[in-house]
Amino acid sequence: MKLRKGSHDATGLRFGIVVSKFNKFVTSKLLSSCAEALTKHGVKAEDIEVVRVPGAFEIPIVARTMARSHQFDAVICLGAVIRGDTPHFDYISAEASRGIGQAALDADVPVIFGVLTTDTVAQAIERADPAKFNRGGEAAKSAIEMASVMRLLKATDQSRATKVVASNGRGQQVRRRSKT
Ligand code: INI
Repeated sequence: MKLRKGSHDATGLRFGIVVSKFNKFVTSKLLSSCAEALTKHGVKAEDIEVVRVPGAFEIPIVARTMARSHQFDAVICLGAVIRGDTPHFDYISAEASRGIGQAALDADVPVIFGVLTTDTVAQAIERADPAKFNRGGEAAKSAIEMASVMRLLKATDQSRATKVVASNGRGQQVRRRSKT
């Protein structure tokens, strides 16, 4: 059995962050703890790019664009959708989660779902608090792990696919698998 897993060493990795401005009192905390966790794990400040969007509904298109740009090893989406008295919450949270998942599949790059969906403001504050649930820091760790596992899988895939063209000594070209 072969076990493959990502690491939490983020040296040399590049990350995009999409953060929504709606409920900024929560999303600003998610952003600061996310950025702090990335740098703590070895990411250089210049390798983190942050894009702000109006609300969680707008996150997917920006996440998809960033993920497809080939400039990032993973994209992290941060937002806070808090339930109100109308079905608005359901539409926004459903679209944000669906669109973020789709962005990852379209781009073939990890896109992390760091969007809080809570019933109350208090729950959102608790989840953004680095001393409690620390969802911003958790999103950073998931991004690092996914970026590292995808690198590993793609490198293996690449080396398996690479065939070395060599001569068989009789003037004929043969294709053989390169050493991994
Ligand atoms: N956007 C959020 O990120 N969180 C919310 O709780 C929220 N609520 O409750 O309305 C919200 N609405 C804005 C929405 O994301 C879009 O920005 C807006 O509809 C324009 O497309």
